[in-house]
Amino acid sequence: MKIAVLGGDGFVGWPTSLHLSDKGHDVHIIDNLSRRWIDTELGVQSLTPMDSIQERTRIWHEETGRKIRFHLIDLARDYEIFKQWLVEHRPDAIIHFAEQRAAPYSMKSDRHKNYTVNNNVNATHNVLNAIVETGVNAHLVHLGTMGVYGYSTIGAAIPEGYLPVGIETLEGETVAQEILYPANPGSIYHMTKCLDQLLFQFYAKNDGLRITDLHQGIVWGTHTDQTRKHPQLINRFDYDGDYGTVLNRFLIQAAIDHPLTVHGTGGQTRAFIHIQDSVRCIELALNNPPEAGEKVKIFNQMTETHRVRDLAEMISKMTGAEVAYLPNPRKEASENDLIVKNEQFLELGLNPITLEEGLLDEVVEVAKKFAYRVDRSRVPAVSAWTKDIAKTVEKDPEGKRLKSVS
Ligand code: USQ
Repeated sequence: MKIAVLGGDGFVGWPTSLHLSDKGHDVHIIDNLSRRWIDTELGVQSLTPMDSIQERTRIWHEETGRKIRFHLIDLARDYEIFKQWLVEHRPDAIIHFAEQRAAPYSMKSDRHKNYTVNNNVNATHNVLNAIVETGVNAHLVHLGTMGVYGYSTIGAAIPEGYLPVGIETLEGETVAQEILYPANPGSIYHMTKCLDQLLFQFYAKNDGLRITDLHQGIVWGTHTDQTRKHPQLINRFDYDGDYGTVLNRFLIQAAIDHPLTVHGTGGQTRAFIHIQDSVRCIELALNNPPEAGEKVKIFNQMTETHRVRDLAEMISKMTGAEVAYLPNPRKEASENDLIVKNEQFLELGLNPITLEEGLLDEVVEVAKKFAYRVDRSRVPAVSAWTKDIAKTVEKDPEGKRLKSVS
């Protein structure tokens, strides 16, 4: 297949591009390199040293003989250029990762809120609009999030995207309907992914586009089979308070002797998936597209759930790291249960990698190797969800607030 990977320079986009290229697909990365610019804006860098996209693809070619082409396009702005690109290349599939993906970054200021909404919603709409306009018959696979469902305890399993409901008619009869599971975003970033769902629903219905939406949990780990092939193919790895995600952050914190930064009681339960499974799921989704005219196909792309404090305690036991319970900068339920259905990927043959020490050790090893690159002052999460929360969460770049509160 000829595959366009939008956002192919990012944390999941890069290993996905390598995986698909390895499988013999003709991979084209389209990216505006915004993630690299955000590193510059925030004054942080990936824990792992990352080469330019051109250099990465050159090394890939040297190692494997396979070519990945790179095209510098800003999907949120360069609509006409993207349309031209589609006409010229006519991909069989488009994988859409090209969105600002960090919840804390999206909540930093009004400017960051605007940027995240403008970038994410425009990019998604431009892609859909351009597919229709050019008549390219490409299957669109989008990287969505488990966060569209929200995190309230309801005592029921979260289905894969759709909820059967009964609606009472004026005559008092009950009619069966299937609706998108009620959207309940917890940040501006998650809100954009909820908006994406409506765009997909409309374009699948109105234009018969073939769309798959992957509701992914929190990704952990760093290596895949392909990123291991050469030191310069290494994946990016974020540890800072905005882009670092919880499990990877704890592993890095343990490696640099930093207390593990649990927000609140750590009673938040979340869905997780290893990066290697993430790229496998994307391949499975590519190989199983919906038919034109079918509703959007939604998968829950996660393999297990964990409570944040259990992860912290586990890593503490494994490494001896101290656990710090901190004021939570986010507005979120302090405790929640989470049961998620994920049968579709299992039925398609996914054999999940689950949390086990070997793999955790691997991440700690990577963290130790590059610990000299860590700026400890960037570890605390200081982006507060509301102005009131900001007052209670002291903004302290030197990490003075990193005192255990329980
Ligand atoms: N948390 C801590 N300590 C930390 C960092 C986070 O306790 O140092 C807590 C947060 O308060 C939250 C949970 O851990 O309750 C998860 O936070 P996260 O930063 O790991 O994940 P999140 O902000 O939800 O976003 C990440 C990705 C996003 C993806 C999402 C999947 O950045 O792109 O969509 O995970 S999900 O969480 O399932 O919505």
